[in-house]
Amino acid sequence: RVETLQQALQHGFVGFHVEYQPLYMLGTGEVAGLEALLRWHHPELGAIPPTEFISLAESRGWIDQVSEGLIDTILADLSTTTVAPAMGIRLAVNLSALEFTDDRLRSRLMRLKERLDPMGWELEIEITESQLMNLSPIVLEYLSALRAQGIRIAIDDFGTGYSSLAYLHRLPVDTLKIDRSFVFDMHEDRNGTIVTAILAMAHALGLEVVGEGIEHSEQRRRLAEQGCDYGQGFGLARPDRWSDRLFRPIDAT
Ligand code: G
Ligand code: G
Ligand code: MN
Ligand code: NA
Repeated sequence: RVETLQQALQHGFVGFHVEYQPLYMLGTGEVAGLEALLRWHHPELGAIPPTEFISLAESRGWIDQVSEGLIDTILADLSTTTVAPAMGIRLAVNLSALEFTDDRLRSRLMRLKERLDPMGWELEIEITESQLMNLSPIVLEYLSALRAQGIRIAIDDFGTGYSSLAYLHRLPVDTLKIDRSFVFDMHEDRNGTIVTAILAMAHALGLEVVGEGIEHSEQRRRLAEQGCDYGQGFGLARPDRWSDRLFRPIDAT
């Protein structure tokens, strides 16, 4: 796998594509954003999960080539859009904390942002809570600088990393994505206390909240009822290749 990843990265990102999973306004069902998810399909090995090739790329020092390929692919996908996409859509990319010292990444993100600006779209980067908690001052500064340039920052998989309130408050963050493990049993008749607490805290800090991993309509209904801003999950839409279909609204709650 090491050699095949290296070859794929050296030969124009062969076998990679990006899928996009929409995020919806929970009340109206309108598309609020798209999360870009990298996929690698090897001719013999089949689909290799991103967790696997990302950690491989990280350990080999190839993560820069991965984000270069990711951003180039997104730019290429954007150029095939035939409908006039709605304004205000947020395009989110997942990045690894290892990259947040790299000037090349910074300029690529700015290039993507410049492409999105005239469309009225926003760029957001997602970082997992566990990575955010261990950031060095240099990396925090890097993120703050991106944010000062108009790039939004989201904490991904929130609730799994035990960050303290005091710490959250100091982070350069705009959006909080509630990890799907907390959304999971909201369709059962449990009270969802943790979700209630996360929502209250996030809104008090001025953050927008996304509920992840919605698979059942009951989970969506409860999140909406509790005032969660956005929702994402297989029950709303699965990640899919770029096409105009991605912009279709779902039913209102
Ligand atoms: O899409 P899927 O469930 O297979 O993703 C598994 C994990 O891989 C998720 O945590 C997701 O954030 C991460 N991931 C997907 N695409 C990328 C990417 O382009 N870069 C990084 N760093 N992580 C990604
Ligand atoms: O860690 P992160 O949130 O970036 O992970 C994104 C991954 O979560 C994507 O690979 C996507 O396929 C997966 N995902 C999205 N919605 C759901 C869902 O409703 N259920 C499950 N089990 N996984 C989901
Ligand atoms: Mn994510
Ligand atoms: Na997540």
